[in-house]
Amino acid sequence: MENSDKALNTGAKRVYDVAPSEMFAEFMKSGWAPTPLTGITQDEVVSHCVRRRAELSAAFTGVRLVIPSGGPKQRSNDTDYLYRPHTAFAYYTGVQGVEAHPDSVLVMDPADGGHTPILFINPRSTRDTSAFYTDAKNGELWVGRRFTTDEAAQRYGIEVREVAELQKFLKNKKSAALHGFDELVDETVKEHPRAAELVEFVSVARLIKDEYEVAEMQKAVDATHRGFNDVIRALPAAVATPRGERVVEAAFFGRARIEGNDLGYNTIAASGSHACVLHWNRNDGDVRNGDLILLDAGVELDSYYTADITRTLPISGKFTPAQRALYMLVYEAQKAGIAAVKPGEKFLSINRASHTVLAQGLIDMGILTMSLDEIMDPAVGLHKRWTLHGVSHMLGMDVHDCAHARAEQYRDGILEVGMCLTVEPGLYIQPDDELFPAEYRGIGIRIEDDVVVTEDGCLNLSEHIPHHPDEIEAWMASLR
Ligand SMILES: [Mn+2]
Repeated sequence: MENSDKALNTGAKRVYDVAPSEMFAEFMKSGWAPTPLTGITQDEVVSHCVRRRAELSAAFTGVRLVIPSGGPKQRSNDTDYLYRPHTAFAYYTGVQGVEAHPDSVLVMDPADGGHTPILFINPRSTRDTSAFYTDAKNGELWVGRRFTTDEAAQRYGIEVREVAELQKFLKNKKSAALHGFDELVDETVKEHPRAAELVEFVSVARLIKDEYEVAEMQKAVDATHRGFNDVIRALPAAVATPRGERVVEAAFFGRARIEGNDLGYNTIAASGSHACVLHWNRNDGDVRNGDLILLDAGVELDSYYTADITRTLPISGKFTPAQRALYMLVYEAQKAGIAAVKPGEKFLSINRASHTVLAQGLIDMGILTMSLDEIMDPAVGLHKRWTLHGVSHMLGMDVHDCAHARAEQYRDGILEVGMCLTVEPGLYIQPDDELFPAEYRGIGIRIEDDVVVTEDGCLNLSEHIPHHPDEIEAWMASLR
């Protein structure tokens, strides 16, 4: 369906697109009961947003900051993808889940001693306008009731204005903005030299998670655990159904939508040798007893904190000896990686600890014949043939969180208390890899947990999701 205003503008002619007659327009104005929203409360996150904005303000004294939520992403014609706001916008406003709408913008306007935050939104289209029935993007009869500016101000604890005022507000003023997410902002803002710095700052701001954030991460991990339980229960159906990987994907997606906002990223449901394709999200393969299935999936909560968990499960419920042998090598590599997570340690030490175990295992199996020191020389690194990816990344409101931090703060940086990251070594033996005995070919294994750096090491948020082969077999048996 097209809305009538758009139809008028484009001259599109469809029987259901006729412009409203004057009589109809008048008719639509009357006969509506008032529907005030009462009991609007503030989510816990709002108090954290006050502190987050104070930190942002202190770093950009006198600079107008523009943080858009981003526009809709078109799928085809007039259908869009499910909306998800820019992470920085959510982080600084507290707008969450279904309350997020396209084209909202947070402006931090310089004021005495700091900034005044102003949230610009497409508010409720009230019954005294025609928008409530003509505007298919924001109208209440098309997309549901939204907050009025007053209601949003109560909900988020800041000044709220209509986004229709934004262009005039920003015109001819220099502002540091996050660019590439909102056409109006990109067209209107007069570029400020500190815009690039803003991109980095809002990413780095999330490197250290506070107690609230760690609690959200735990909730995301716990919901993901339940999603993995759902997948195990669905495995018999996956085996019985062509393209059974889709049964697995769908089982997890159900949990993500029921308990959370969405998936934190596209699920990898990789059965058999598909596990050797690192970003296998075609998920169109059959699921066969006797194979392993690698499931890499995470629930994103309404607060947008996401888990990122991988387990590799025997579809029949029991590992074969070859599967178990390779699995145990990855298991030990992961234990070594987790043991390396502590404050003051280098971020890259996690990678090195896991890879050292994997390389030694490959030597012990007779696959690699050089010494461990030779293999681990960055100029050599032959073990990477079977483990191409890094072992760790930051995790939070984005699955690859803090991606705009500088190398010295992240990749080449030092671990600090409150950092939240994954530990996820893997071993992938391609089906045509003649360097491995035949019984190992086509096996791909990854074990991924989400940990938080603590004073004396780390807390594994996903410790309760079984890791050891014996625990996995017991877990699967308990759900059958
Ligand atoms: Mn990951």
